[in-house]
Amino acid sequence: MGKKDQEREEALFRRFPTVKAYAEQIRPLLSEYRYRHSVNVAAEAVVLAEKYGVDLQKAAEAGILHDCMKDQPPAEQLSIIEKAGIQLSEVEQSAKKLYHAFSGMAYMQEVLHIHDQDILNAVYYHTVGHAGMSPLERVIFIADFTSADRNYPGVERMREKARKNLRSAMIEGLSFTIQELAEQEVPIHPDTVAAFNWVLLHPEYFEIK
Ligand code: DGI
Ligand code: FE
Ligand code: FE
Repeated sequence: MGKKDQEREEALFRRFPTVKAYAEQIRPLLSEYRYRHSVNVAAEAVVLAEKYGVDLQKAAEAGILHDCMKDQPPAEQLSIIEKAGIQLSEVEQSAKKLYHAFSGMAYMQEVLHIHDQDILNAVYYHTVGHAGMSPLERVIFIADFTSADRNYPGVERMREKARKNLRSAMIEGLSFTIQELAEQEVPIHPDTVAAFNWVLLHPEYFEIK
């Protein structure tokens, strides 16, 4: 872990003690890489939340928890999804990479006793998105693309864009995801397409209050 990572984590935990408590609870579930990513997403979510008028603590909590089930075996994830009474669609069943968003939400509800619907939704929808995403959901969706650990070509430009114009970052992120999936010939979740169309068709939802 680099010095920057450590400073980021300490600053985050000092500012949001509940985030530190959640981080300690989920750390045993996560690889070192995924833990670091989660801290970074929480930190980036706070930056975006400040910019876009979203509750900072909710952003930090959803950020630290968004991938909490990601490193668990798919069978384990399916079992918690089932126990929570969540029915998966055909596309959702077909893509194991989607399970962690649903199982993560279920874990937060059942094990961590989090009942804030906006926080739960921010995790549930962080991978696929949906039409009409709340400001908190948007912040988590984009912080996942622009956290400090991301290093894809163009990430710096995307990070700047996210901090300037969340809608245009959402268009780029959703467009990237849809193109990537089509390229790999894997099914695209209908909510992802609906999210893309909604962002394009409804700029009025993105006007800064
Ligand atoms: O968990 P992270 O890696 O931080 O990021 P994520 O939750 O956005 O997961 C991205 C993975 O999920 C990526 O490998 C592609 C996959 N994915 C995202 N949207 C869809 C999808 N897979 C399918 N089949 N359909 C989707 O709509
Ligand atoms: Fe994820
Ligand atoms: Fe993530």
